[in-house]
Amino acid sequence: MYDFHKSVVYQCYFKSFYDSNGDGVGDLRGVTAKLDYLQKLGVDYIWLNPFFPSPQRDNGYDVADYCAVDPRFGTMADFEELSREAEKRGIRLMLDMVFNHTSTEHEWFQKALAGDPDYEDYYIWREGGPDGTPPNNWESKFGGNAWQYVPEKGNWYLHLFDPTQADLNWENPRVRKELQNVIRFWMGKGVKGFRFDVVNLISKGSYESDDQGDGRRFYTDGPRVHEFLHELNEATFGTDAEIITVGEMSSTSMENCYKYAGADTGELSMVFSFHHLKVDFVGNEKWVLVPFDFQKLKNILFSWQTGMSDHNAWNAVFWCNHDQPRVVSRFGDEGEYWKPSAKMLGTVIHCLRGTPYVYQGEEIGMTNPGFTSLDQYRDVESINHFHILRDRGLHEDSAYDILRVHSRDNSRTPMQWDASEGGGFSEAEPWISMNPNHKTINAASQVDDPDSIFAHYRKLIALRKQYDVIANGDFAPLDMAHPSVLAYTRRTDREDLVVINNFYRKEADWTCPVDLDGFTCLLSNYADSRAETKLHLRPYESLVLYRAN
Ligand code: TEU
Repeated sequence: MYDFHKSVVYQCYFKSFYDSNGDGVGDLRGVTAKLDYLQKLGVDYIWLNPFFPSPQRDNGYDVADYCAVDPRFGTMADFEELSREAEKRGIRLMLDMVFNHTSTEHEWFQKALAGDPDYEDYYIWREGGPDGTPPNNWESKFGGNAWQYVPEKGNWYLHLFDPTQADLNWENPRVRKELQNVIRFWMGKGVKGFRFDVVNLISKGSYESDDQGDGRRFYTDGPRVHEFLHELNEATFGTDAEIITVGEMSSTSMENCYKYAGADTGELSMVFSFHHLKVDFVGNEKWVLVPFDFQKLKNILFSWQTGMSDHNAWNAVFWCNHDQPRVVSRFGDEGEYWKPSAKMLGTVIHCLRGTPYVYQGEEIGMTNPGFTSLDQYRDVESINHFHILRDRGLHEDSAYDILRVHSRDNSRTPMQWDASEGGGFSEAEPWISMNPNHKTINAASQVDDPDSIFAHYRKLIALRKQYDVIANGDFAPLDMAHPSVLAYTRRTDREDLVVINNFYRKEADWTCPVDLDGFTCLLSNYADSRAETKLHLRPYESLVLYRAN
């Protein structure tokens, strides 16, 4: 079996990674061109965001054909070349399967629209109210009601995301067979990893109006979701022990994740959950400005560590992806302590029990771009919510302040390769603006600097391979109640690890509850950190202490 406990996945939002053909948009050959960089970093997998033909209403999460390459991003031959070149460097590919919905431009939806009886039942159609109201009050994740009326059919279809992303009807066995064929197609091309987009939303329960919320309780972790995943596993990737899978679980519960990602449950290898990233929300509302709640962050992160471990289930561990703001802007410091805080945040994640995911640019400490006008934004969710906030009466400046903190576009600006005019991303005007700080924050200045954030991530990735305790040790929290220190232990019969992080710029005196006799410092973000029980932690100081028993 492939040892995904020791692996690290690099997420390549290739549209913003490297533009090989000078059209301002990153592409598959652009990923191939940068494989040496990724090999140097030491990652095992590259998760590629969707590159399938798509109208790009939601940057490829609106798929019009699951078994082809969008010509904007390359050809099937380019994909095969990328796959071969990656393999030469010991790197495998993980593809993004968007199976909750298709684009309305997908052939299946077009046939359903045309009234083809074989395809109508591929999607979820319901009648509305007599007064022209939608079938229920569920809200789309991108704002507004989740149903779209089609006058020619006199009927509504469900879209939990954009109206051009129609939800598939997984109750229909033919739909499930089609999706199995998609996995088999890519397995046939040697693909060894799959990420399943919002896969805990595929089984809808009852279509009632929700008098308590936006409807998510009726379709999240729905009644047949485990059965569906089990079936997909058995019919496809479960036949190849080399394949790893990760499910993106929206608003999920830990109890369900024990099954989704259990070692013996026959569903997926691991899960992304997001509760630890809602600590700067108010409830489920992300379009607000509140400071992050550190205690909550620790509680959630640590309870998932222990809960999943107690149930022999596996986490994907991460701060960043293409839907999240940059972590150094969010929980670290963009100014004086940019470097130590970025390193500290990397350490927190990479020493946890779970498979770490690095999102492109995180390894060089990229920050939010600070966009100031709506025409700089590309993301449908951000643009919709700007208007929703304005309609609620919020002043324009306040709406921008919120977008600057929470927009998904914060992570989608082009990769900062060097200090040149275009940042080394493209010769042309990029599809989304480059962060002007690429003059100082860029890969070229970091790859050969032993003190850089890049070098720190490289060490973290290497340590996971070198020390079994990092990949497989038991987890236990330390000093849960401390207001600024995030610390934990990892343990096997033969090794001990203590990970200590000052999460703030304020210095902190801290006494380690573990006897540190015999420990050495494996990694730190200050040159002179030592394994001492009584610590005076400097701004964002982070230490990884180790002892072989
Ligand atoms: O994301 C799912 C998802 O839940 C987020 O889009 C979430 O709704 C948003 O960040 C909340 O503010 C996945 C993909 O990662 C995302 O890019 C897609 O837009 C979405 O699914 C639809 O396919």
